[in-house]
Amino acid sequence: MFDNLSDKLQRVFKNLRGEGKLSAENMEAALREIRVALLEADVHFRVAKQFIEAVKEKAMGQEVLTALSPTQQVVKIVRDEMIKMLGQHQARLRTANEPPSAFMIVGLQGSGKTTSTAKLSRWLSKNGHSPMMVSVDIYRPAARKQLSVLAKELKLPIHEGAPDETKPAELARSARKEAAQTGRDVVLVDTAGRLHIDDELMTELAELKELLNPTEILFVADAMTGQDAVKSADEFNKRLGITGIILTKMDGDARGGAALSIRAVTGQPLKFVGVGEKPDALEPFYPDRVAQRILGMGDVLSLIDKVQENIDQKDAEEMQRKLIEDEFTLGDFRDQMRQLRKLGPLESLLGMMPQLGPLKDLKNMKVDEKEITRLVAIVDSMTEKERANHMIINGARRRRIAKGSGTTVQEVNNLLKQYAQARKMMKSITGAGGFLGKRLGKFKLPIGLGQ
Ligand SMILES: Nc1nc2c(ncn2[C@@H]2O[C@H](COP(=O)(O)OP(=O)(O)O)[C@@H](O)[C@H]2O)c(=O)[nH]1
Ligand SMILES: [Mg+2]
Repeated sequence: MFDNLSDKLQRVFKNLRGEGKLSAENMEAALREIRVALLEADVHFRVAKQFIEAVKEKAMGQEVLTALSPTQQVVKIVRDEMIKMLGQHQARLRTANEPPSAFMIVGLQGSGKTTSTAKLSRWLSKNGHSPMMVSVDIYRPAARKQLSVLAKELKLPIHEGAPDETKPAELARSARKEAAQTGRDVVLVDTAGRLHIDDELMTELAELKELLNPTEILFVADAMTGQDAVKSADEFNKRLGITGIILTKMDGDARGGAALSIRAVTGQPLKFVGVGEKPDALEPFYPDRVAQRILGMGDVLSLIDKVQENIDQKDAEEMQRKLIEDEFTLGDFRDQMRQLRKLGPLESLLGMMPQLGPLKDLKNMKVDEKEITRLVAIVDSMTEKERANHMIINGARRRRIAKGSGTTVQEVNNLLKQYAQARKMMKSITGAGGFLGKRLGKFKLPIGLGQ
């Protein structure tokens, strides 16, 4: 469903990367393109505007994680803001302290209430609950039958109601009674819908709410109807009060605007999404996973998370200062190797970086875990003086170091060569005009928006 948006956003990031360095101009251009992409995906204009403003503000003010490139920073900010827009955390269902809890399933006609009631009932029974369903859609005989058929198919309990129970309130009341008697902990009430919101329906739903005191009033919205779904969710919320949203038909070719804006507009969380007609096609809604899917940059994003988890910001800054001022010693080289080890196999890490730039030389170093361990051992066998000044490491010292670390002189020589190479390479990328060098200074994103 988010394919189009996803393609467009990825193109924006690719173009940014292609620019080499970020400037106020290309950042502004990227933000404009992101905004257009959101609007084309049918995101509510106000939500799109807020989103862009938030990204802009973060990009201007945020301190740089030195291990990420400026473009990766931007991807990270967009990802974080998108998760926020989608609701940040997975919103769980609430149940009452005293069972049975009541969940009202509400929404317009054809949005998927009956289907979702059955799906949710199935989901609940698979997740430690014992639900009971009831349909109070008395206006269309086929509607109640539809839920009965689904219940039989799924072998899930349903309150059919006595022939003389003809009013929604009566049916709901007796369903709750039966649930209590049979030890069911949730009563799912499938309500009637209308083509449009009308006062009569709202009055009926308000009465049911009063009677049932539900812990959940879930508004079922059809994703295919885009901003109309958002609008009716908002109106239901204002008039009845809802506790969450089930967005159905996410498997269709809707552009995704409803999913992206419904939380921001209504203030109510998306709790589940319907992804097909089958009873198992219902999934809890995870903002982070959805954002990840939309941005489609799984590898870059997991790199970002890894870097954030493992790299100490202060250490990284200190290391860069040393590199610039040519104080990068063998001891520092060892520490850097250790940090790389924390990030996992170097090759897989490098593989995650879509564009290595000057760091691609590192790939030829073919440093694997074992090798890092050996390198660290060699440096550990050096004296403080040797680590501070590699120039004094002559033949006799090399032999001693090899012996001390259980390696060969050849290996010690190799390490010294690699260290020299790393120094040279680091210098070329951190020196004036180098890609890291430009990012030192104030540790601000060097995109200079409004600066
Ligand atoms: N593809 C797809 N169809 C759905 C989904 N949820 C509901 N439907 C279909 O939407 C139609 C209306 O659903 P129904 O539950 O009867 O809507 P209600 O009037 O709100 O009770 C039915 O044909 C369902 O099969 C979904 O997540 N994906
Ligand atoms: Mg129905």
